[in-house]
Amino acid sequence: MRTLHDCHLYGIIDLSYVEIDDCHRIAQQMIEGGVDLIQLRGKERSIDELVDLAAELHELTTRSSTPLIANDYAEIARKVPVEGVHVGQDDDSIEVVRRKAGRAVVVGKSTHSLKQARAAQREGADYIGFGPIFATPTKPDYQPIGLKDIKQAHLAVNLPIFCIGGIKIDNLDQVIRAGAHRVAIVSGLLKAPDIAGYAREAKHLLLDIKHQTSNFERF
Ligand code: TZP
Repeated sequence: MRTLHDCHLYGIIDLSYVEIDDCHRIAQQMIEGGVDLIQLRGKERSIDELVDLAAELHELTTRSSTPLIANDYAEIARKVPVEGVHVGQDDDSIEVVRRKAGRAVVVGKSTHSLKQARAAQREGADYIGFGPIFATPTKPDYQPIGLKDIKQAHLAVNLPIFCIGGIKIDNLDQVIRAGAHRVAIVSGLLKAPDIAGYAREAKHLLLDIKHQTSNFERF
């Protein structure tokens, strides 16, 4: 399985944008385009529905060693061999997630400030989401934090950091120049007419910076 260190482009399949029946094709396209890890996010769905879909997607993701992360519910990881669980600030603590999962899983945490980023590291997160960088309809109630803290976050936290929120091909260069090495994209990917092509372009920009940045290995 691909390690987090080798993951730069995080694709999130959010069921508020796509139909359940389309998820297999979308995951396939993401993988084809070079998405390194995939999250299944379904805020309005039942755990049972998500378990079934995660099981179907995992058969696909595992073939390309792409970790599959379940959003919000450790219960999914108990029933399906997904590689990880992602939680927000108001969800279960990381300790509870690990206990509920009942086995070794990657645990990611959403953070919205430098303070929360540091706290997530202390709490034992394996990676963090950091944002929303820009305003986004995917998380409409959150104030964007902008680009200014991205570099500082990488100095403050020694974990993979996925910048997230309103990131598209058109502003990705700006996000990378502000210090990001990894990004998570939801609507940009899901609304793209060619998901694989979109992912390929994003990945190219992310890897390009990897080669240019001499201290990249720290991340
Ligand atoms: N966490 C912070 S912003 C966000 C999440 C889940 C949504 C990002 O979605 P998009 O469509 O890529 O802006």
